[in-house]
Amino acid sequence: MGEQEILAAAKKAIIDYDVDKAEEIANEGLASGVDPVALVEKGFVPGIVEVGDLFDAGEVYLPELILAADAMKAGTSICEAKFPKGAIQKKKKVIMGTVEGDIHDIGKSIVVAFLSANGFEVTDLGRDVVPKTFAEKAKELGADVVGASALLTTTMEMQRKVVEEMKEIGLAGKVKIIVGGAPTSEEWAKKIGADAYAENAIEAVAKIKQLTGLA
Ligand code: B12
Repeated sequence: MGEQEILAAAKKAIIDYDVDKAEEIANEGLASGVDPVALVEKGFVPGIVEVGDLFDAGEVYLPELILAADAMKAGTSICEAKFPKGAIQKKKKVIMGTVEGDIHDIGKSIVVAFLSANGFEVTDLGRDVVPKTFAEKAKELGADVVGASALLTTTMEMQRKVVEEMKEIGLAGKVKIIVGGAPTSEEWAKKIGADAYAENAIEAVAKIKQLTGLA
């Protein structure tokens, strides 16, 4: 298979909710020299976005969404292990998590993988993380940046709480806060007092480099 066919097959594996196929395509793609970042961004991501659109349109339901997400995780985790290793000398620490009430973690995990690939020391707090935990972990680990992901309009508010907890613990201004996730925006970040917003994983790396004085 050529690169375009592999990317198309990766997308199809997600739309078909096929975990085995997603793994097979990831392995085959990597073996034939397809860039792991492209395989995720141009193959698997368009697949989950399409399933999301079908869900939105009422054409598929939650069980299918869960199956698609499983296939997505299977494929992307194989690619993430092969992301190029970055060459940043001075390690900067980033704490990342999905906010309380929200279990969407595919995008957050991609951001984590991109950051690690770029030489950042990342602590992934996982999903459904209470605001206080972001702040406490930031203090405990001496983080340079805290990142909070929210995929639901109802959980975006928790990002504001993360900012408030950071103020409470005396870290706001010292430790930078970045937010992301589909319903969020630059405007939202400003509104809640976060330091930055990024639309995707590549932009997240660029913004975090800026925040930590690496760019
Ligand atoms: C997969 C998925 C699920 C999976 C999640 C599995 C998992 N482990 O993550 C499951 C099936 C569990 C799920 C459940 C639900 N989901 Co859902 N889900 C999706 C779906 C289809 C894709 C999300 C995704 O993974 N996208 C791909 C990744 C790569 O993109 P991303 O998350 O946006 O991340 C990128 C950027 O946003 C950014 N980024 C992300 N995080 C961060 C953090 C920082 C700091 C930065 C800088 C950047 C950044 O970088 C990432 C990589 O480029 C979306 C639809 C969509 N198109 O977004 C709906 C969607 C988010 N879900 C939705 C809903 C309604 C739900 C449920 C409430 C359904 C229900 N009735 O129960 C539950 C909620 C459960 C909960 N409490 O969280 C709605 C939300 C609507 C809204 N406006 O709030 C959406 C938009 C679908 C829709 N159109 O209706 N879902």
